[in-house]
Amino acid sequence: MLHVSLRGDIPETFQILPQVSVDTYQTHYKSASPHKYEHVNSLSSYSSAKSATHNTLNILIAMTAQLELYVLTWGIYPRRVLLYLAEKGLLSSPVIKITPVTITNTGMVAPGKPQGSVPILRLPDGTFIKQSIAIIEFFEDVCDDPDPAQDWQIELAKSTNSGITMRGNTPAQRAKTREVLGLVDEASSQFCFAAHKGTALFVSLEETNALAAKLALEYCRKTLRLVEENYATELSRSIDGGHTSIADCVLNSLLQFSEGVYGVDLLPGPELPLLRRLRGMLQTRSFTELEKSQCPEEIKNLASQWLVIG
Ligand SMILES: N[C@@H](CCC(=O)N[C@@H](CS)C(=O)NCC(=O)O)C(=O)O
Repeated sequence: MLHVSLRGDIPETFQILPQVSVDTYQTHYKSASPHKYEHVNSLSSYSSAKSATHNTLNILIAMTAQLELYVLTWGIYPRRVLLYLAEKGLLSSPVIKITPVTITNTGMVAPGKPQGSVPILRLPDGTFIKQSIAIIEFFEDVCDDPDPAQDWQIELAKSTNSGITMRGNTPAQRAKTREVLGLVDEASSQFCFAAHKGTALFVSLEETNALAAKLALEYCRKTLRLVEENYATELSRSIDGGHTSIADCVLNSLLQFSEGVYGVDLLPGPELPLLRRLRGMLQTRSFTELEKSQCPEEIKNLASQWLVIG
């Protein structure tokens, strides 16, 4: 439901919560119902804030979160969605509650989260979307063509930073974006397989094999070469036009994850100049909320120990 209220210049402690970081979401909302919270606590809080401040009145939209996104903030797949939301200007949207999960022996847990991998997005009707790319496409669909009968969809579409689609403007452009997306998704799977088979992090959890890891890493690099060699137009549009696509977000997550967690630079040396320029462009975008959510050191220490072929 959409509430509209009026407010004056309100103290910082009462500012709407979208300014908080992903990390602090958990703290802010841990006492809230897992399904529902409000960014503006109540009209009585509003009244006291108003009387304590000036008379300038602004319109404030207090939107109950309709969507809940479960994430492991530094994980490659949930980070795709977080990077996408940041690019889209939706990371702090009051429509979306972002809930970090805890890693336990029985999996990734959080109140209200069904079993399974993250990211998971809960929709207003209680159903779930459980795959990162499907979640990103869902947000694009809503923002491109919000249902006028659903206030939260209108609100979400309005609060994007540009309103510009991140998939392309024509069927042909969208097809190209999907081609790049498919390849980068493939490269991500190949990198994750290499990481599982070839690092100390997984030695006690599954069968490892340093040679298999080396070969999978070669496949991953080969897939990225295909992107460089076949999609110059798409990469240049992102680099020079400054408009990132959903494929760029998925690539950015792979590059951040491989380097930040496993210590592997997938774009070393002068090869793949377009992808390196794209990475350079993406690195200039600073999303402070996301910078705080790095991988714990103890995980990084094991992840960066690659097994030697013996
Ligand atoms: N294909 C899935 C993969 C999701 C995935 O594997 N997520 C990892 C975290 S980055 C995870 O939750 N692993 C633990 C598990 O599978 O229980 C997607 O694109 O969302």
